Amino acid sequence: MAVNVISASPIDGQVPGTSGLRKKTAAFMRPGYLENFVQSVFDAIGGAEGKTFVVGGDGRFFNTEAIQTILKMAAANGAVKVIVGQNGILSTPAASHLIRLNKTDGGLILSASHNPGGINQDFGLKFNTANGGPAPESVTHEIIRCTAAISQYRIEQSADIDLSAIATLTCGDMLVSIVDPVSDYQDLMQNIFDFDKIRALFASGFTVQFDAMHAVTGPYAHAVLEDCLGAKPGSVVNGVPLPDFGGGHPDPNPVWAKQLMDVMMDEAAPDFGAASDGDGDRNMIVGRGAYVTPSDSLAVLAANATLVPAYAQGLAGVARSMPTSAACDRVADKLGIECFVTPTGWKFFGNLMDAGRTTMCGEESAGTGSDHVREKDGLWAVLMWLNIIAERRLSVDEIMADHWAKYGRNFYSRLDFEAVNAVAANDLMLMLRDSADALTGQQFAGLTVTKAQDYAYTDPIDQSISEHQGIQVWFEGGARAVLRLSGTGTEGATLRIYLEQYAPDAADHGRETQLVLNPVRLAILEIAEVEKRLGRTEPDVTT
Ligand code: G16
Repeated sequence: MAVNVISASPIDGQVPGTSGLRKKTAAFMRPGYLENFVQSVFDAIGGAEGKTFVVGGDGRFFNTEAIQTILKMAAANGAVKVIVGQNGILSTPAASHLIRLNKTDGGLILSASHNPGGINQDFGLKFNTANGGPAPESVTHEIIRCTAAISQYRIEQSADIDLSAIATLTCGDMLVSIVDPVSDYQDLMQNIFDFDKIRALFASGFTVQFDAMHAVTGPYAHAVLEDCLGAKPGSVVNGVPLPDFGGGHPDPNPVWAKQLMDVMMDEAAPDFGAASDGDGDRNMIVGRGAYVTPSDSLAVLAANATLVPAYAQGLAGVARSMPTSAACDRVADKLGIECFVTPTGWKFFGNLMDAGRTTMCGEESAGTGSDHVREKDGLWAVLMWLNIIAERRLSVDEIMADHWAKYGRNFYSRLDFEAVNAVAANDLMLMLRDSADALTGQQFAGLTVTKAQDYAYTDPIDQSISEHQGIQVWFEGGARAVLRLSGTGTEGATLRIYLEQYAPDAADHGRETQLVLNPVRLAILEIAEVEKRLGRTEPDVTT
């Protein structure tokens, strides 16, 4: 076999964020850039010798080229086998499942998730460990160390592998097993849900629109919703994955999934709408005339989980990221189960699920999932809703009204200030960290701060500590604001401000969200000096 050992030196900007390394595609295509990072991943995990991996991505521009490089590097580093999705396609949850199902040593997932794709857009690569979940901070810190110390990378000198057909091939001495991206995942879903009940729901005339946003979930949604469960043909729209996602922004929220929102807000809307993102781990749920926030969706799924066969015995616990609303805390309280609060990033749920402490997890950023894999799972969330509706035979807005009547409503919104000056944004966060303690008792825009905190997390399982994970500010009357910098942006910095207001009384539940949140919004904009420091008065995106 011909292995090239190529000398390399550290390249700036190879620091993984919330979910692996995300950069402009052109940066990844620079000579040696991808190779340096892949070699650093192998070095960080003690080498690839004798190991097996799963490799796949969301089909965005540069996906297959990058996979060819990874296969040749895995072979040159001594891996014995790589399982790869046909045509290089694997959704993030399907990749997580394949890692677990085949007991591999981990996987390399190529995606910049909800960020747009194309030569002028974004690309990403992350490493998931043997439990199927995103690498924990101990591993990502080691990867960062290796990117700064790299002196060479190894790559097999061989022709590209044909990924177009299901087959077992070789690359050097390494086996390359090309698998159907959908079938194992579909089997898993079939074991979790009552497919017969959902089939009966569709057979009764229930209608759905699933917007795959020209991203990876198209083939999964076609197979599961239409071919297997009997949703009428055409229920899946934008179902063909495209390298540039059709020029769209595959982020399932009311702003970027406007096409679906317009359909669902119409009188003739289908009964149920949903969308998923670039790599299939995020979801948006919307009923006829009723958008469900991700925080509320988590709470509803937890409250109704026992209607779904896999969770009929109840949940061990639930977990949410800190900026996610406290709606699921109230459900956990009523169910008498633990509710964990973690920093942003799915990787923080891994230890809790592995230890059997939590069954279901969710994040405000449109991620919901359970311990069936170690990633959030967009289609799983859609099937949870469908299974619950098939049991309860209520509409989405009836389910929400019933939920709020029982638990109260956590009004919630997120403001994103995108591509702001990174130095100014970091200074803003530093200022808040330094002044947090002194905020208590002060009044801003007429609201009194009751507590403020620079959020740090101690993992209950391995006691590892993660500091500076966002600023939380609580106000009189049950409002909370959270500020943090995004870990997934690729341009400047993105400041996220999360607003929440708890409303226990049913009389308030029909109020307009932004109106309810206006006082806390004005207060936090003043506290953070957003206009003065970032020169912005309005966010780029409000969800
Ligand atoms: C990633 C992580 C999520 C996290 C999100 C936060 O999502 O997997 O667990 O909530 O980032 O994004 P940000 O740091 O921009 O707020 P994804 O879907 O991009 O992998």
